[in-house]
Amino acid sequence: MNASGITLSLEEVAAGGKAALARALAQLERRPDAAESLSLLSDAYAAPRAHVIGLTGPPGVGKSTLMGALIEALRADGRTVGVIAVDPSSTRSGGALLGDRVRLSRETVDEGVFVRSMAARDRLGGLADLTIAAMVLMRAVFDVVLIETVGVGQSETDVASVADTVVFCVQPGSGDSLQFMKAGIVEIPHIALVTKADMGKAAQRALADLKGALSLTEQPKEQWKVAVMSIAAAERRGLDDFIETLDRHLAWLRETGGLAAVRHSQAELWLRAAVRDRFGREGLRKAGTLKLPAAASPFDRMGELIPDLMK
Ligand SMILES: Nc1nc2c(ncn2[C@@H]2O[C@H](COP(=O)(O)OP(=O)(O)OP(=O)(O)O)[C@@H](O)[C@H]2O)c(=O)[nH]1
Ligand SMILES: [Mg+2]
Repeated sequence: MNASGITLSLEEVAAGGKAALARALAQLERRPDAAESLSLLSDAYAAPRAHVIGLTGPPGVGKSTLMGALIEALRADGRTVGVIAVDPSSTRSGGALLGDRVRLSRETVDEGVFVRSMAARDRLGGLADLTIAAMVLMRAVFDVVLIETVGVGQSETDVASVADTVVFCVQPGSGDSLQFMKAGIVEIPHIALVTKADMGKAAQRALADLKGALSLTEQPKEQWKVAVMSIAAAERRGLDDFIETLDRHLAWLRETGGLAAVRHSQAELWLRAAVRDRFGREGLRKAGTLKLPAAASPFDRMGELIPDLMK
């Protein structure tokens, strides 16, 4: 702890395990604009470690079950995992956050898994946003960060503003999400995943429909070709393929320089949203273009902007 007695450094957070991380998050929540908070986030921003994966899709599609299976497999592989569940069903209905109790108990005893749930009002958006702060901090600490968001439409765009890899989950037998995709309402994900593959024909049809829908969209050669696959997470079937595809997407981002580029444009988005949320249109006008130099931290920039914009 520093002189003020409240702030943890990034080293302390990394060394202090889940308890330290929970304390740091509580502080970020309480004092998002404080210099110590922005400095902790800046340090974390400059030391990314995790692959950040966003799982999104309509309610009940199987995201949490998938998340539970994914955590289990990643832990078996020796990777540490941070989870952010935005408006999870558990806060709405009392349901299990990670699909079932077994995985919840793993969560409480395993130092390599940290789960944080957030209400939707902490919506993805500006830097003031706790989701972004939590992601940036967890990204510096864990090997993988998983973010679950519910919904079809806006939330996909939101999750793309925090994740390196976006996975869109599709429920067999419900044409809805396919319709959204065809209509271009859903932003094209990196992986389109049919859940509940154990549902047989309906799952096969959903897979074929997805492939059909995607074949209608332009996919330039030099870009990532959207992976379309299915999984039966409850039975752990298709899980290895899915993880292999996630890893392949990260490798592709690294090779093409896309990873730094994506994260940089996310940071610019957060900065704009933070200024807009706190200082409105007038603030945005005063702040100017809000472009960030390549290696600059949006949190440092925000720290510089706050006193200027308060005038
Ligand atoms: N048959 C089958 N059912 C599954 C599978 N995965 C999940 N389910 C069931 O689908 C329902 C919803 O699963 P969840 O994992 O909670 O879905 P979710 O997308 O997280 O739901 P929300 O958080 O409420 O949006 C539950 O009843 C699960 O048991 C699967 O692989 N096969
Ligand atoms: Mg869920």
